[in-house]
Amino acid sequence: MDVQKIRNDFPILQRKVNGKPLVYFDNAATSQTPIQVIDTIVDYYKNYNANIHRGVHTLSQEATELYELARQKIQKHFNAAQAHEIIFTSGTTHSINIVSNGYAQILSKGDEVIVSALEHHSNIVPWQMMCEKTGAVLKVIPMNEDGVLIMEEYDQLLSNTTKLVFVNHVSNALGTVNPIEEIITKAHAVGAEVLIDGAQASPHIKADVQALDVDYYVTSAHKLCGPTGVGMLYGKQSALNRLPPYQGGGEMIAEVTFEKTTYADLPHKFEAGTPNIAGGIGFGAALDYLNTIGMEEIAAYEEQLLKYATTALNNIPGVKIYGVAPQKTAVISFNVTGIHPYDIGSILDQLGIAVRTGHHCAQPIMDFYQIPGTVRASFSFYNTFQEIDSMVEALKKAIQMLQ
Ligand code: C6P
Repeated sequence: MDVQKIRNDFPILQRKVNGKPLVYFDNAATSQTPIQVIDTIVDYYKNYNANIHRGVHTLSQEATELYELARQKIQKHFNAAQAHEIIFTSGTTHSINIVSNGYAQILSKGDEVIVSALEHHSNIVPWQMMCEKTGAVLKVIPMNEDGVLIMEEYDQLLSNTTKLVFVNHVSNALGTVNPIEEIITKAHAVGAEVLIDGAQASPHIKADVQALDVDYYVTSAHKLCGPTGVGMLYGKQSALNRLPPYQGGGEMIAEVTFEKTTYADLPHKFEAGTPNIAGGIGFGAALDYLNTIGMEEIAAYEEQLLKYATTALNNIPGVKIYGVAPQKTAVISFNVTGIHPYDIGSILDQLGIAVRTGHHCAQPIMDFYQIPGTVRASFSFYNTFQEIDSMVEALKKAIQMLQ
């Protein structure tokens, strides 16, 4: 992988922040966008902008073709059996809400659903709302000190009353890669469906939804070099057909009268209103970009970055890393004894280094460690070892100033 060549694809990496070269280590919050994706979006607005699935005119048909081609790219990337199993959404949060809203109409009192201790709020709160409506009971797979799920406890939680299991593929706060194959197989053995939140996995791991035999897999384009405001809900055809629509409106209907409305087939049943057309097309371009580099090459390089940074940070006295699972993506959450994570984040920013600080929308994980938050450095394939050196030097300076 020619990282220097790759960096030239990302115009933002040329800019300075606070007079220093930008070191962007907030990739888990959102990834940067390569020129190939930016150009695709600009090209769409310059040459094809029209509403889709509605017009007989040429522009509308061309825009529809581009949008549906993007759906096929997503289908291919995640190896879905059929293009209509890919629903365009505004992102992971929206995707999860489509399923949780559907489940609010399917479950009843006494049914059980299982979540993990490692979740982002997006994969907790919608389900709590669903449980409030239905009387279903939310059970939690606990984690250990290393940030690894305790799978024996999962075995204990599963029963014939379990209807759905929803866990992330990778934890955004700690980088833990969860054993989703085992989670899915065991859930299916008791007749439960499984939703996997792939928001943090999809920039690093190419999920094969058919091999996983997963019922729902969700992600956001902006995590994988695509634009914000667009994402996907993959669902097996049978699973999606069981769910009621989430929103009513244009394009999701078969027939409307004031007496009764019938709904369109997949995927349109879940795609009410004018979608983020440029975003969807940009999502497809982002997958093209990643696949040209190669997902395996990306993962291998990022693993080297992770190892290098972990060793360097562990060598700094007072640094404690949270989340030391054997299987991790390139995310390091840490604190320095006696210093608030916000103070470290602010000083790093003064030195041009972007990290995220706080609870990372995963408060239960912070509660588990009894900390207010962490500093999170998350790496991407366009980051370099020199950038990690810069962060380490900057961190040492911050510690000197703050201790
Ligand atoms: N995590 C982070 O800094 P949206 O906002 O809908 O695109 O994605 C929500 C979401 C859901 N699940 C996981 C595992 C996530 O990591 C995220 C987004 C960002 O960690 C922003 S809070």
